[in-house]
Amino acid sequence: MKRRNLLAGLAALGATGCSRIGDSTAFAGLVDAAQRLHRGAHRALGPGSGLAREFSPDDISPFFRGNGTIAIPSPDYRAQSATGFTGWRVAVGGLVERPFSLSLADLRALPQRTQITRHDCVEGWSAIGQWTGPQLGAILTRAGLEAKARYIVFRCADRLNGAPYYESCDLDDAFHPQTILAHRLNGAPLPERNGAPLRLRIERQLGYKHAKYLTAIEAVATIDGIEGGKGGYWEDRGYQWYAGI
Ligand SMILES: Nc1nc2c(c(=O)[nH]1)N[C@H]1C(S)=C(S)[C@@H](COP(=O)(O)O)O[C@H]1N2
Ligand SMILES: [Mo]
Repeated sequence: MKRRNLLAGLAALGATGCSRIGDSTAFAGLVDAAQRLHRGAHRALGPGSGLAREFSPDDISPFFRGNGTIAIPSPDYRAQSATGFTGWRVAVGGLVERPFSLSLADLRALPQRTQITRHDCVEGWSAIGQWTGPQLGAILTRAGLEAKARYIVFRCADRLNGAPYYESCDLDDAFHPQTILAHRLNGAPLPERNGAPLRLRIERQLGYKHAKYLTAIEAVATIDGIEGGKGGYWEDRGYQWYAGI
């Protein structure tokens, strides 16, 4: 099928977007153009309303492994964990009219969405899990995005190889019904390895976009100038920004 070939070709192109080849500016431009095309094609040709597939409880993987950061040694995080994260807050700010922060109790008091989805990591593994949490769109609506806001940036509590982990998405994914701030996995509070106490689920995208250990959510006009400028920890190291599956 044509669409399959197009997407496979673009995925292959994106997969080479790492260090050596990525150093060439011309090539980087091509990858950027391919990513835009991929995003357009993904959204235009995606099935139905563009919802990621949801599974049944029987499909849930017996163990949802952790990847990347799986434990946070910082004294602050250890203290938070020891008290069940009762003092944890996620800040919602940047280009919004009403910045605020939410505790876990606040997040649990919002309308919840539960979804059973498959997580695909580029390192070659997948797992199916059931996630619960409020929709990001509802939280952003409450904050009121300013007209200049184009992207949402997610800040995390962990550092990987000395650099802060972070991610970003556009407003289309931020307001997608399956984009939630998950505080439960398979009916229990998130295990530390899976991002306790709060992580992003952004179901149409690959694993590395699902930021764990969320501390802040910021609306911005551009991702230029944030960390490496490519919109995420792995993007700054050559992965595609639009990691659609
Ligand atoms: N804060 C943070 N978020 C992260 C990572 C990380 O190292 N730190 N790893 C990413 C990658 S590559 C994947 S595949 C998923 C893994 O989620 P899991 O640990 O629940 O399996 O989290 C993503 N989000
Ligand atoms: Mo991953």
